[in-house]
Parts: sequence; structure tokens; C-alpha cells
Amino acid sequence: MIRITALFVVIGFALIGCRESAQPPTATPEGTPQIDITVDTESTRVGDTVLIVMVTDTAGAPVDAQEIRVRADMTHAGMMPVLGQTDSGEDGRYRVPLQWSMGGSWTVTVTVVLPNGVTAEDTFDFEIES
Ligand SMILES: [Cu+2]
Repeated sequence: MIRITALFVVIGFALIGCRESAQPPTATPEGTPQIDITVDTESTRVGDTVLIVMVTDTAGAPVDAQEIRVRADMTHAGMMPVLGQTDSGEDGRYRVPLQWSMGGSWTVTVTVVLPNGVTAEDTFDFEIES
């Protein structure tokens, strides 16, 4: 099993990042979700699996999400992305069906949509056995 934890990435930073690159960093924009996203997978073999996405605040308390979207891309060119999503879960734990369509290196992008419409996303690397 692979378990990776990383801090959230806010899409908004990327949008303002280029134009105002000479400006010093400013305070966290209002509405920025302070959350952690953790992902595990029930299987690291080719075929159907379930990604287990945990969403917590920075103190570790569960966070309710409106929707979880997953996009899995292989690191080599020429592959279609594999998509999955769910809008139900409890205690900050969401199960997203996904199919590893090929063995090798995958990058999984998890987007968390909060009830107020704010989104956060993070990426996770998985090695899948043929
Ligand atoms: Cu591939």
C-alpha cells in the first residue's frame, strides 16, 4: 500500500502567480481551505480499485466535501486519463472507484470541492504492478 500526505495546493495562487511575480507574497486569501488531503488505494495492481480519500483540517478533524474528483494520468505520453468521482462519504472519508488501466507510474490529482464551492487539489504518485 502507498500512503502519501501532502499539504493542499490552492489553484488561485497559480492564477495570480505569473502577473504579479514581483510582488511579495500576501496573506492567505479569504476562503482558502486549510485542509490536508490523504490518498490510499485498495490495490496497486492493474484493474479496478477504490481510492480512499481522507479530507481533514490542519488539526486532523474530518472535513465535509461536496464532491471529490480524481484524475489519474500515467507519466508517459499517449495515455487517456482515468477519471473517478464521488459526492458521498462520511467523517471526511470518501471512496472513489477507479481503474488502473496499465502497470507503471501514475500521478493522481485529487480535487476536493467544499460546500461553499471553494476547491483544493493535490497530486499523489502511485506505482502500479502489471
Ligand atoms: Cu500507460
